[in-house]
Amino acid sequence: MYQVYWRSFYDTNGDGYGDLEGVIEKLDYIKELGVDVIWLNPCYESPDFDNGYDISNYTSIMEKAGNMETWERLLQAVHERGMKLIMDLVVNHTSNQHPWFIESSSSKNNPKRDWYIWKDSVDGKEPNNWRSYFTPSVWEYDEKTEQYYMHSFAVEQPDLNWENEEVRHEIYKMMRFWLNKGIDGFRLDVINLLAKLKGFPNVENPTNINYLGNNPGIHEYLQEMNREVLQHYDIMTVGEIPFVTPEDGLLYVGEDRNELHTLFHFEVADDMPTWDMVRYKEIQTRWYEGLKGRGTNSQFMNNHDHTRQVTRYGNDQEYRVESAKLLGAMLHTLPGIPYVFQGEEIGMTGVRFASIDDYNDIAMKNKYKEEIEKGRDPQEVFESLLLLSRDNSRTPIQWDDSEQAGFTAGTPWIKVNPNYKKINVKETLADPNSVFYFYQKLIALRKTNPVMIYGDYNDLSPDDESLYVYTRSFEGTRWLIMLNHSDSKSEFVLPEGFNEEKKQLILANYKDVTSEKSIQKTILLPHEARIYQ
Ligand code: TEU
Ligand code: CA
Repeated sequence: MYQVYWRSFYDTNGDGYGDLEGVIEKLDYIKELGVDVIWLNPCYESPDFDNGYDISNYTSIMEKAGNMETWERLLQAVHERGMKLIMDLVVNHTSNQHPWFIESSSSKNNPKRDWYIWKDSVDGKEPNNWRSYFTPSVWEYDEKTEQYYMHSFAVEQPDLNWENEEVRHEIYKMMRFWLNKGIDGFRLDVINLLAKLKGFPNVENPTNINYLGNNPGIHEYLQEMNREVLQHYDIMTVGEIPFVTPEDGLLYVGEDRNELHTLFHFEVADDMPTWDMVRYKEIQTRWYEGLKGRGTNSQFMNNHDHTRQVTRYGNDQEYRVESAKLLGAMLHTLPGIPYVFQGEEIGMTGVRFASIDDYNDIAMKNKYKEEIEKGRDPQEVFESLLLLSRDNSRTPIQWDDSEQAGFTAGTPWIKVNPNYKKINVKETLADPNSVFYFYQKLIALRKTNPVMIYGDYNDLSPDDESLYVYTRSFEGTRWLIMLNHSDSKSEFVLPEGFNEEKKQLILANYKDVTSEKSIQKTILLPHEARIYQ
């Protein structure tokens, strides 16, 4: 899977925003990587407070991205190259400029009032103590009708009321509109938030916002969505499901559940601001055991919401290329569908702009405002938000070393990462040892080695702080993956059963590694990755 955040991908009309025409022009590059499915971030009409995740018209294309004709050509061009396209489905909330919300908020007895979640104040205050992802409260007061409405994200993103059957059927109609155009599935945005805690009670610990999701009723909604829409099409669905355990995750993706096919869970992304090898391995093993034989996991470490993996979990200084390859090798050999976020395949890094004004992300800007309003020092708050700012992943793709990295002939909507002169597609494609060609090999291996897809997984190094050594076994084939996540050499002694005379080296991220006679005791160099069969 390859994620295209189109507004940062390639700009063809010089307005500083990437666009769908730009995706069409670069499809051969994506195809060359070996991609099967493209996940396109939202390109529907939107006032763009949350970069397209605040939709004001589900069945028309945002002017910045292009128009429906461009979108139809993109779908056709993707299919002509034997690839598939899945779209982002954002139905927990709309924009506050969606006509539905404009009607709903116009008066208490408007027929669409109950399409959103409106509550009276309690003791002159918010209806309860729930926090939102992007603001201190999920409640926003509307003077005109003297009630609060709920928003799990920004004020500009009112939550739809999924208890209302009219809403659900309107959404199913919209889904059919896109599926009947021939898309190949959906990535379902925060889909586990659709059902709200019954009665909207105050919670013990409002800052731990997992009470916003996985509430009773969610599976009934998804089973209805499956019955009404999903099961009638030959498609794939991946749910974005924050704050979920493997046991709960299985309820969304179990093959006998008739809900979704796979999911992104966020244990790694949210619980591990920086690398914790042992915790990561524990999460991987728990998810493998939790879904084994009954459901499919997804493997990712970065996307448009989470910073670039080579910066957050690798070493983007002395070992940028090695650790970019190592992380790619891990994500493509662990159990689950691997996702490549645009730019990951050339080892693009996170960014550190000089001031909050260089940043765009509403989540970061809201957090900055909330914290300095508490009297905290602005520079200290700014510094504290840099590592995890979503804009780390949203800087323009660096195509070459020309002005604005060849992304736009205009002024980019967000600054290009200053390291574009060194890190760009052009130099990557010219280097046979680049991250790109390593990813290309990994993806090609998955098409010819079922062990990578169906193999049983066994971690041989659960307690090791820096080495990650595991096997995948399928129908007599056993792969041994050896990863050294540290900046120093590490030695691994293999348990019995691995001292066969010869092991075949499938792929290594260091040059001139040979197939050793025995690998009973192996010294791995900093950020070295090896795959043996
Ligand atoms: O993300 C929801 C979500 O879980 C992220 O907001 C994440 O938890 C947060 O960024 C901190 O890590 C989805 C979309 O991917 C995101 O871009 C939208 O802002 C959000 O939903 C609202 O639609
Ligand atoms: Ca453009």
